[in-house]
Amino acid sequence: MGKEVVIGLVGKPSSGKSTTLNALTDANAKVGAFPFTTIDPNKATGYVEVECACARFSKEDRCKPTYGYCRNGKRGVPVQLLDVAGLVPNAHLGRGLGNKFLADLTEADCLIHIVDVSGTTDAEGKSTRGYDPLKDIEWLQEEIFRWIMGNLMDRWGSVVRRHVATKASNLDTLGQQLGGYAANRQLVGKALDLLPGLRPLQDWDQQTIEQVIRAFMKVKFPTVLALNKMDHPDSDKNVSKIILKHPDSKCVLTSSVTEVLLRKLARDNYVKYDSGTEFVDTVEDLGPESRLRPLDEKLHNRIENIKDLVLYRFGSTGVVQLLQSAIGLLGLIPVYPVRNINSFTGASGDSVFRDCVLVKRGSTVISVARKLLGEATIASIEGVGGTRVAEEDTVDVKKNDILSFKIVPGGSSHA
Ligand SMILES: Nc1nc2c(ncn2[C@@H]2O[C@H](COP(=O)(O)OP(=O)(O)OP(=O)(O)O)[C@@H](O)[C@H]2O)c(=O)[nH]1
Ligand SMILES: [Mg+2]
Repeated sequence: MGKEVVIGLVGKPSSGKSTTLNALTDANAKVGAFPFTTIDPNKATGYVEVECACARFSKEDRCKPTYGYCRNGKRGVPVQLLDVAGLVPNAHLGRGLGNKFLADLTEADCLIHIVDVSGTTDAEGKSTRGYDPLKDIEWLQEEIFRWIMGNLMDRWGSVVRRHVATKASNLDTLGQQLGGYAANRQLVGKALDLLPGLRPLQDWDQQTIEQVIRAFMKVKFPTVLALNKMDHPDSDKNVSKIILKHPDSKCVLTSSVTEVLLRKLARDNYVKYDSGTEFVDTVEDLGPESRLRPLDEKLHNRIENIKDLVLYRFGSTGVVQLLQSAIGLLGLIPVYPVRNINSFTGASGDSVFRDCVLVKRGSTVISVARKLLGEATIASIEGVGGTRVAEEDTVDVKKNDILSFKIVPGGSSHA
């Protein structure tokens, strides 16, 4: 089975990382087994909501994912979330938890930067008023930049000497030097492609090296900005400023604390709440047959406040959209491998679409097969309707995203 998608949550202390992590995980914690082999204290399973293939064939009632969940055609596909704590200005020099978290970062396929847009916490997370959160976006990127830059410059002299002596290409040398950040050669190649006309590495000046590192950061750490605490009255003006200053960044407005509260109220049976939507219903809305608990005045007012300040103004708490944006930024789409292409069932039982993997949109069908099956010898590949699909054909939403791989019996090249 291929590597799982890892999303790193970063941000200064008190920006809301842990709250967001709770909002993304607890409600579904009881659903589905844990698909990952390593369990770390700062790792958790989150679920990206996608439109499930079962809805396309009106088979929602028979959809039972092996991992994650499917409710009314909305499927939660597991992803790994990583709480990267302890990031403060000058961490790359060893402040806060220092370089440890920077090393943790390399595991992530993309980042969600939780920004406290209320301006009520300073750069170190201490309570204040009127702090400009634009600064946080800048210093955080600068921290990562200076960390990578520092590591590379420490050995630049010998890197250049070896580069010349071995007549290596720029990609050879940088692929090796940046490989330590869990970046493969292809990723480094993508970064270099962003800078056409680069001279041979021995001729680079400081400015060129900086450009290369910034290009590398773009492909290695694509980042969604979570503009968190949007329920706070000071948030509006800061949100506008950030969006104006960073028009190309993917921004999602969130109120993690509201999502945590609504999920708790739903668990305690005070409200009916559909995560990711603006809909919260109480016994006053649904009547006694809903069996929801009655609200006292305090709770009633609190829920009205949430509706006015968050749900009706922004359409949702934003937390579900956060993971969807991250997956979108990575260009990932769901693909459903099935045993039987006519019934969409798996190896046993009559439930449908048991498996779902996230793969890059535009991947070849054969690369999906390799990710799932390793080196097994594939006899043929079928798509919906039993039609044969070519190995080099590509996958997209609703195109070759339901596949059945026929394996040659005993045709595996390894034991
Ligand atoms: N108003 C408001 N407060 C929030 C929101 N999200 C988190 N908070 C509050 O912000 C404070 C810090 O939240 P945490 O989730 O502990 O922050 P953190 O980033 O994990 O902090 P560290 O673990 O210290 O790095 C808590 O008091 C939360 O209740 C939000 O959406 N709105
Ligand atoms: Mg925390």
